[in-house]
Amino acid sequence: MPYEHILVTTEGAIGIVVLNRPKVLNALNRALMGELAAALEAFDRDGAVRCVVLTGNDRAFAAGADVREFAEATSVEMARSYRFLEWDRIRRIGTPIIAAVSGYALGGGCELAMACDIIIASESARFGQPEIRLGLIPGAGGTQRLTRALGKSRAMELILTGQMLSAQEACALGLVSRVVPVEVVLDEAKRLAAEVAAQPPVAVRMAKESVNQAFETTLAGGLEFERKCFHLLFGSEDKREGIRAFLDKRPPTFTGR
Ligand code: CO8
Repeated sequence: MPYEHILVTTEGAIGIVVLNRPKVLNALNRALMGELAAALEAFDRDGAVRCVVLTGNDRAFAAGADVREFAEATSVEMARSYRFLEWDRIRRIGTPIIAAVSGYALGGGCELAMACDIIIASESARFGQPEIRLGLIPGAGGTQRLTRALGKSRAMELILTGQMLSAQEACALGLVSRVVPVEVVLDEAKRLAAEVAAQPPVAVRMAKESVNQAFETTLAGGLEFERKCFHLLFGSEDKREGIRAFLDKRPPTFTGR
């Protein structure tokens, strides 16, 4: 499918999506979000793609929702436009998604990075939820995901002031996994994606789902969910192969069955 606002490629088992509206710092307009959801769903259905990398450019991962689309919108128009449908579709993707973030990840851009499973930041990355300065609040999960990631006090500080976090601060606070130089951030994300892609895919998807349950449910409910997934994996060929290969002292060959 031809896309206008994103670039989509594959490298082996890795799907790569580049947000591509550089003139407006990759502002996330509705059309881009539709393309992004469609591209991620296509990767998710493609058994050959085992991990996805989502990135922007050196200046911006994404500077937020496209505020031009908000300028004249009323509450009713916003509610009736179901603008979060694409975000909900992205939340349901089972394939792990790694965000490689350089430059601005603000507002919806920060929320999009947080909707991914792992964030690798470059030294130039800046994270923030500046919506308050527009008379708004985060709308695509920022008040929830940032608070879970940073704790109440720090999240509140950022959301109430619109201040940004540097990459190093974001790393110290656990929002991102690691910080690397700008010129290697995409390679680092691809290297990590290749490592994830080499693992047995059914177990990878269940691990992702299970970790995400930690944000959705009680500890007892999450433990129950984890246990069900754990038991289910005993029916997979990859589990048999993984353990047999370990005992035979040879590398495993996973088939995704
Ligand atoms: N939307 C539209 N255009 C944008 C956006 C944006 N979010 N951010 C930057 N641009 C445009 C600028 O208008 C400018 O365009 P032009 O050259 O035509 O004037 C171009 O990108 C370059 O930007 P600047 O000249 O401002 O670049 P600076 O380096 O001076 O500043 C900043 C960079 C600090 C990132 C600045 O651009 C900025 O503050 N941007 C807005 C950040 C922001 O407020 N983001 C939050 C938006 S609201 C939101 O995300 C709500 C999410 C809700 C979820 C979505 C549900 C639908």
